[in-house]
Amino acid sequence: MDQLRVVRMIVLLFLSTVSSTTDPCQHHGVINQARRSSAATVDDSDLVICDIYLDKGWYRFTSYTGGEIPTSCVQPYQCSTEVPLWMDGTLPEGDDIVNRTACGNLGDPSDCCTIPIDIRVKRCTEPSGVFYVYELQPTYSCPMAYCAGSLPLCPDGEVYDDFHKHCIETRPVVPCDFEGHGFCEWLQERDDELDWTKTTGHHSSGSVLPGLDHTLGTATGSYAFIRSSASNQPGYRARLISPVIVTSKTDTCNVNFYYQGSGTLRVYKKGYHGSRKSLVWRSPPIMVTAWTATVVSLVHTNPFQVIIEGTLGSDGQSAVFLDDVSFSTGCSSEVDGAVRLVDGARFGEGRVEVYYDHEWGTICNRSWTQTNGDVICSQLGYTSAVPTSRQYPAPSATPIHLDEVSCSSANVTKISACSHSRWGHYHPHCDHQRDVSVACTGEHTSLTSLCCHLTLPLPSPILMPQGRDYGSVQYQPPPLSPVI
Ligand SMILES: [Ca+2]
Ligand SMILES: [Ca+2]
Repeated sequence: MDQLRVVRMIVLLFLSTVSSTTDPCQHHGVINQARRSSAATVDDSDLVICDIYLDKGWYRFTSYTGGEIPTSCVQPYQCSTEVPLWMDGTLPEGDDIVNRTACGNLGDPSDCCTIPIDIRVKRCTEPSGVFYVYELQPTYSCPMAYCAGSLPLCPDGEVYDDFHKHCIETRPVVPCDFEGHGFCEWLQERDDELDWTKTTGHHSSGSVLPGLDHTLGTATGSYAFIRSSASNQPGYRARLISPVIVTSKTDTCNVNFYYQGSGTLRVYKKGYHGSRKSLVWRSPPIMVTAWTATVVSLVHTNPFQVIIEGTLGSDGQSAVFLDDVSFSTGCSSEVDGAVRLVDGARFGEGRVEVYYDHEWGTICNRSWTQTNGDVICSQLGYTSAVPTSRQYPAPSATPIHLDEVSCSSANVTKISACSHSRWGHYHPHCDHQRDVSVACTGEHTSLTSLCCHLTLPLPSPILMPQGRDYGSVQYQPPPLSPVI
């Protein structure tokens, strides 16, 4: 019996034995499909939702378009289905489970509840507020589906930034083959023992270094590495930090790379608005003597960064090599106007760089104000800026993007929305000695909800159209311990 069938049997067993006694606020499936919004019509997409194969059970709607089934009549062809289901009756105000009727609307002007389906609702609370869970059953026919929420969908090409609560344009992350200048969009972390360096693959077979790089497979190809030396001791670490990543929710997001060597390579992810990082992959504890392809899956709700960390082993001959780091199409980065902090001694501090026209550049500090700094820190998810005398000048090749920035209020959502010089135009007195650096304080309070729902394969998948996946439905089973 394969693993999937075992998992399905376990899930079904618990559905039948435990579900009647567990709290649906704690144990429910998750439906994250923005297209269920009453603001989304079938015309918005050629894909239609149908719930005929939905397993009966408790569900929570988690999409950015809203988590509640509408309580007033919804017209046919809304909610990305032909027969939308709305809820007749009010949401419960107490903690009891209440019976309600979901109404399928076939378009009869005299009856908005042509097809009634019994459902139940429970009000739940969590630190961030109130939400509702619904006990749903499959629909009788297709295409008929439960509506959820009423907010508009993000336009094509944009994804929802759950942290800032708005849709953002995105761009592909630049792949890094280490052939050009520097480390592409990756930054060296300063708060570690080593930096990664680059070399070309012209080393002899007796060297600890690989003879060829991975990209070109020639002596002129380059890769990144760390290695032991008199000053590079066992256990020393070097970290590369990725640009800020948002996941598209339509494709899977992976980071791909090739590595070899005798030290340890680890991959972490870190919420962009927090300092906690979590391990998502580590290399096996053996010497790897050929370029080895690695794919690391990245699942994260809010914008995040990937950290690739090499650690030198204990034998004094240790080295780690890295080449061709890229992200899958489900990962993207924010477009023009995004900001980052570079070269700082800690997270939340450093030289301010703004992304514009495919390039990161600095801001000249002429007439810079505390309010401007607050906007930068707020855009990055911190509370405010604190005074700092530390400067982190950029290398000379870095462009100066902005000058004369003036934010009228700290409530402006991003620095590029403040008044400023034309992009790339600045006073002759501006040079990198005048780059703006900031230190931010106070992580945002919403950082605590970054993670995790246990996700298992669906006992029977919801009927989804072919092609792109426009969301997800996850069944979160009760804990396994009561029966084992
Ligand atoms: Ca470093
Ligand atoms: Ca290369």
